[in-house]
Amino acid sequence: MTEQKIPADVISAENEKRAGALKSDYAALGEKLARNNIDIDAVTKQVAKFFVAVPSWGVGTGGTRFARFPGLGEPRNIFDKLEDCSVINELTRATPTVSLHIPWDKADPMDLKAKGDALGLSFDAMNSNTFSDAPDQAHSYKYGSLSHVDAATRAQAVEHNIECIELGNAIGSKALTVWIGDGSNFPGQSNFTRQFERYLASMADIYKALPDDWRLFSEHKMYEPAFYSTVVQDWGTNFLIAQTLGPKAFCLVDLGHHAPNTNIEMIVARLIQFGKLGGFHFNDSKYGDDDLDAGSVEPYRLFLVFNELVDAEHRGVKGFHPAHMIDQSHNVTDPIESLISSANEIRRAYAQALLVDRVALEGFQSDNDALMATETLKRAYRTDVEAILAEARRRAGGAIDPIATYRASGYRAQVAAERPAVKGGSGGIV
Ligand SMILES: [Mn+2]
Repeated sequence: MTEQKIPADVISAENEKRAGALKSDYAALGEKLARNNIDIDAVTKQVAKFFVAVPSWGVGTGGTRFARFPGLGEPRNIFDKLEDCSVINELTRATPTVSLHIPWDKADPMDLKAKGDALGLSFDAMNSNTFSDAPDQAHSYKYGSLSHVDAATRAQAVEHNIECIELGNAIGSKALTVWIGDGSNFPGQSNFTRQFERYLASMADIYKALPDDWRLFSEHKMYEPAFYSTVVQDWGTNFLIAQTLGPKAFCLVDLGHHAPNTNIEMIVARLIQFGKLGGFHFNDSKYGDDDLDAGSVEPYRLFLVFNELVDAEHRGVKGFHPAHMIDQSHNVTDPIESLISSANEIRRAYAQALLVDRVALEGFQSDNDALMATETLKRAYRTDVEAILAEARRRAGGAIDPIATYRASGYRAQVAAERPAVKGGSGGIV
């Protein structure tokens, strides 16, 4: 790493202020956990190895279909975005990878790789975009892309996905995430079966272009932009896709892409059981695909999702390595602060899930002791693991309090002076 956006002396000066309190808190928590035969250092080491990718599109201010209110110092291009992503990683030490969205982030792969290397960042899954039209494209996606009735439009969408694979391959990515807006707005507008057949045939063409060590993630979403039907609407359809395409195809679960009250942790368990969980887009929601910050509304649900992931790790599920990515839209906060907070919340859910007494839980389940089984989960969830998270960051060179340190660094004011103010534009919600 040759470029550090937040000077190391700023981080150490801020850490100095908090080191004493952290030491006491960590010791107190360690003592408490030791009473349950949990070694705090083992948990801290596990947490320190847990990483989540930052979405390049997340560092710009998002928007709704009504408006977008740009913030100060918005990134002008992918290189500015990578610098903002680096700030998040320097402070949290939890986000060493970035997920790119093409064509938004299209650039010379050599330049992308060089910038990533300089910042100590590498590249996670590539994301294609066939839900909006690029300025120079021949065929419009107004009526769909991979499932379009017109073969030339489908071929163009397939070609775009292959281009994403090629660019990703040149910069060290190992996965492609495909989310499409295809669907219909009226009953009768599309033939469900024909449309899905066309989608599967297009995806099979993309699948053929995957390098051997790549994975293809399909992402389901219940509705929007199509409001009557969506081609890849739920995990069942998603599972059929992954199963039909082959061993390199997996399902991606975006937490916000389900109906309210859907038991997402159970979907996660099912996909793990049948070897098709590819990864996550973490965020939170209250009503629909709100793209709110991870853990901001339903932290217990996030914990329950992680409980399934840790359970799978605990059982030693073969080939289990889901991709962890954030996918959020930040409309009223500084995106860097939201992403720092989300990375911490995701690690918090993981740390809490690591504290679950799985032997006791299994015993309560076998005894049909529902109350003690659920209490076993709650006991882990109620544990304040902040000292573990802070200590993991501190040991890795990050900040004990990353948001306070970010504010103290003056980074936002500094980039606001360098980057001209932008007018409203499209958001980037997927
Ligand atoms: Mn998503």
